[in-house]
Amino acid sequence: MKKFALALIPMALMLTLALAACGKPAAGGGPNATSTGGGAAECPASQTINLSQVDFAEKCVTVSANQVVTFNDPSSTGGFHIICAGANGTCQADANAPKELAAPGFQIQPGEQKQVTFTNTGTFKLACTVHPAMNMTVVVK
Ligand SMILES: [Cu+2]
Repeated sequence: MKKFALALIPMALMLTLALAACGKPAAGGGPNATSTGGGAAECPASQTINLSQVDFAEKCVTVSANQVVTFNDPSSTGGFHIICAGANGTCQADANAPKELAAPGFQIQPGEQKQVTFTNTGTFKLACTVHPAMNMTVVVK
């Protein structure tokens, strides 16, 4: 029995070395290499931006250029909003933002949906002039 156990030791060592070799990351990182910094991870891909009574339900979404983004104001929780490119309740001119988001923004009532197409890539901050604390980011890739 003891002999058997001793024979296992070199096998275990070899196995450990083999696993260690496999565990080394490929140079340059694979296609699944994660980016450093927490920002990107917090922006899940979504073409729907839901609104609550006083806020964006999604604080950050990622979409592809020319994808249609739907702002959804459910009748159940809905408050009315005026959404534009900007921050903290103030619209800010952004030539790359969709024209629907130019000041004074678009109004959305409970039960309504509004479709907006982001044609330009970039990071867009959205605000609501009704609710100054209502801010979100749309990342267009
Ligand atoms: Cu609002």
